[in-house]
Amino acid sequence: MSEEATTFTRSDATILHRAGRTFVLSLSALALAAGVGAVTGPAGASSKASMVIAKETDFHIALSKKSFSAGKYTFVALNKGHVTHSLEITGPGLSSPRTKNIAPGQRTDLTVKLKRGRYDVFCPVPGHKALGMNLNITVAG
Ligand SMILES: [Cu+2]
Repeated sequence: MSEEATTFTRSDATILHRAGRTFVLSLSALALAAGVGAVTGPAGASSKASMVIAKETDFHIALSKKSFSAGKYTFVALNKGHVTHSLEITGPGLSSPRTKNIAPGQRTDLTVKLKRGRYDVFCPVPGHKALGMNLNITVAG
């Protein structure tokens, strides 16, 4: 009887000890991540993509960003419409990257490197561009 009680207490302590260890490990992992961030942050300011929300509806595209300077951007294409949409970008330095088809309510990211110049952001689903899912952005140097 008393032996069982001791065993129980011991394993309980082991769990607590393990939990403590996991916690310490998580903290050092966080510190490591923060350290890496601090190193790449200032130096890699231009290599880090800025996020742009591209809200797609039937049949319109609205961007969360109005002015662009050269750099890397991740277009987050959100389909807020009722039919399938997609997002394609054409312009200097790009070979017409596009997302896969995006079902209503879904999102897909498209990361591109924009240079100085004029770009076309549109929905490549047949007919949608002509219906109004088309806009141009000008990227400053
Ligand atoms: Cu569309």
